[in-house]
Amino acid sequence: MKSVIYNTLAEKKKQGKKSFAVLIDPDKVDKALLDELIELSVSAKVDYLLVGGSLVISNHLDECVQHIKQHCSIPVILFPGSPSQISKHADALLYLSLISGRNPELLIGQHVVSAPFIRQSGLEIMPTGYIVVDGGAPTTVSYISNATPIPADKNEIAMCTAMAGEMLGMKLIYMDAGSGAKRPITESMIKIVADHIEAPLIIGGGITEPEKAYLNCKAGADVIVVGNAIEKDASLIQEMSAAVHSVPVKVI
Ligand code: 1GP
Repeated sequence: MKSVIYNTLAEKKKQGKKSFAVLIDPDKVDKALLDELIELSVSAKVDYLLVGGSLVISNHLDECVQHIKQHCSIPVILFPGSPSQISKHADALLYLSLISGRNPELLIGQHVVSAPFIRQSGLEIMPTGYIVVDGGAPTTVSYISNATPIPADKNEIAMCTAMAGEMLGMKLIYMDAGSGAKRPITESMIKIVADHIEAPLIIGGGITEPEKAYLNCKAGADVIVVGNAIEKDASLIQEMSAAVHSVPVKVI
């Protein structure tokens, strides 16, 4: 199995380098906005483009991924809300298991049904422990997943969940307060989780300020994901990317 993207993530973590990822929801971007996001991402040296959403209604995911691949060389990573959100034109897939929930379908059920199809795609598969944390508002992800998020102040639950995910073999941990969260994940939760795992830690949900992205990285996040705020103001890409990349390198 391919592991090009994962290896670069693991290497960056070893070197203490932080990454910035822009989340693109194919339902929310038209071609003009997509072109603008690509151009701004290239000039801001964005590390990854995540494509997906909890509810991709339109059927232009594939078209969207192909368009990105034709116009830039930033790696495209799928962040699927369901097993149907697959495009073989992407570089890699966050193979998510919702380990903060107790819904067997999202822990393993959907994976079983879609396994042959996913394998056939030829995508780089990155097993990811997906942890949803309460962001102060019921988000699409918590509704669709029918799973209770981890309370925002229960740092130890998040820590134990991430540790268990890693010991089960998950290569990445993604802690998400949900798209458009009112309260992003706290630095104290990020720190305790980062201190107890070796896997690269992705953080997203409700990050609207470059300062917040910076503080998240200082607390231990390896990859910052921003979607909503950038959909509203694409010029934020430059500031967010600069903030993430300005975090002093701390060799692990
Ligand atoms: C959501 O983590 C992502 O799953 C990004 O969240 O859209 O709030 O930036 P935002």
